[in-house]
Amino acid sequence: AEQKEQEWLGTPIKELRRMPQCGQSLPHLRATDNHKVLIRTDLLKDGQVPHPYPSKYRDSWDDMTVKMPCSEKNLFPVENEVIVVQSRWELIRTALEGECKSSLDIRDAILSYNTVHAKRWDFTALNYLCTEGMENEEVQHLFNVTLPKMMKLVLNTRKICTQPIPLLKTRMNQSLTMSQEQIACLLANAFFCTFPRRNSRKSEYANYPEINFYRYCLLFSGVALETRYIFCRSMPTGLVTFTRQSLSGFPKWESSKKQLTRLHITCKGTIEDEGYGMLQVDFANRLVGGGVTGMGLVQEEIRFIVNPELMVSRLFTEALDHNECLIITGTEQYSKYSGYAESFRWKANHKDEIPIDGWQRRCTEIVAVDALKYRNFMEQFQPEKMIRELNKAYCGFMRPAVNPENLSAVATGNWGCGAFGGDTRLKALLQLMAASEAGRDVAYFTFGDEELMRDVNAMYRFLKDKCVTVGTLYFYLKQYSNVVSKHFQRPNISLYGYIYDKVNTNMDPEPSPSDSNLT
Ligand code: AR6
Repeated sequence: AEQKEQEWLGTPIKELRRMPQCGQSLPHLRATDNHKVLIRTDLLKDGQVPHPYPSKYRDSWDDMTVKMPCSEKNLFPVENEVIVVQSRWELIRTALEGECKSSLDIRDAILSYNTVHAKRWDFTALNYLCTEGMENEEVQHLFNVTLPKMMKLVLNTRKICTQPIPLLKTRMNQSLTMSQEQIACLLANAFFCTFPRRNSRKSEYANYPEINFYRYCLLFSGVALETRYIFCRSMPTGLVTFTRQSLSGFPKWESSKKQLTRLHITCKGTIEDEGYGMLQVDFANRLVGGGVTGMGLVQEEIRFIVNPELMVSRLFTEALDHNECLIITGTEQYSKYSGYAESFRWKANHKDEIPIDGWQRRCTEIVAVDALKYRNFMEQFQPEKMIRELNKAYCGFMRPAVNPENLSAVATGNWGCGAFGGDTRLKALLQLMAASEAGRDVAYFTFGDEELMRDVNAMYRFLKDKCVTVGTLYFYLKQYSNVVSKHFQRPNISLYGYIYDKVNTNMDPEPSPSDSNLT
């Protein structure tokens, strides 16, 4: 009877490492060539809104930095008899200095500096939300308190975001640290759709996610509007770091001698709640945030909505390549939710109690890694696809400059196995292998799937008992791939069935038997 009640298996979760306890003490925060810091580090003080650095707005308009709405180069042509150019920032200021008393005012403001989109952008959902979709009290608060704050933040962009924001482009290993106030300012700009060149993906930003929220107008539930909770409190005083990690070397999976690290696996709980203090995996799109400003509402989009500071990464993060990930440290959770996908509901405000690190960041580290999307089930067993996923996960988990002793466990789950159609049993092994190679334990959340919990745990126990290394396991995966490669549909031999069979018949795949004798 007890067996039936089993909610978790493997190593007890309290034995896995979490931040801040497991971390090394941070060096003094300072800007370097590959770490831009947008605030005064010398004036950083606990509980105070950080000072922007430099103190005076520095303009830039090039292909290495974000084109800002408040730039003097943000011009647009006004066609009368002759073509003259006009400052778009002036128009934005005029629009947002006015009053916003209804959703129609929001629309008029936004369209006053986005005139060419007037026909295409649909504000029906926003109108509905502000008339019937919300309680009267909520609407009052939105128009009397929240929106005026957001408009003020936009008007103060030149005072708050004084330093050009570097684009985190492909092949760059670059970090960017900014204050929550700066992020709030940028998100207020996104809400009012002020970012230039960002209203069509055909432009120079074709390889970047959407940042302007013009699609929130289309969304019936108005979900993107939930980001407003970031503006509802007094200004938060922390910092957030965004790091693009682009690895040039990867393990030789075939010859890896690494033993599997520890596994905690559970069908209860979520990455974000029970995985606090661990490296939390974002089941990402190569354009980070996926459909968050549009229609999507699964793991990644939900995370971006409840931790809205994640959203600003869409402003400067170019599409992730196969060898890349984005690491975000310090975002705050503002909302509680219930449900998932169609049943997702915003539930309540959330007070984030996660401790703060030496750089005034919440000890919440999230890594965006994008799995491959599979249309055909068998495709994922091709060796080059497995290698791709191993390398991607490894990139997400591996920290070249940190001793593994100081790294937290990885909190993950069915990565790539929902919208992207992957196989949970294969992906669980691939993630375990990548984590083992990076020297980190794994907390795996099966999201309610008890059978998966038992299957993966049994396979894991079996592999540990037989001292199967990462390299040997990779060898079996490749053999399986070979056996099933003729199939277009699911083969009648399962991956785990095959592995049990092969390891038991003791076909030693490696010429040297020495490491399989280890105990
Ligand atoms: N904690 C643990 N597991 C979860 C959680 C959670 N909070 N939420 C969902 N799961 P999916 P993908 C499980 O489909 O396949 C987005 O649009 C649940 O079993 O979000 O990698 C991105 O932007 C779910 O079925 O990830 C990409 O475009 C499974 O994780 C695309 O979806 C997979 O969640 C990525 O799709």
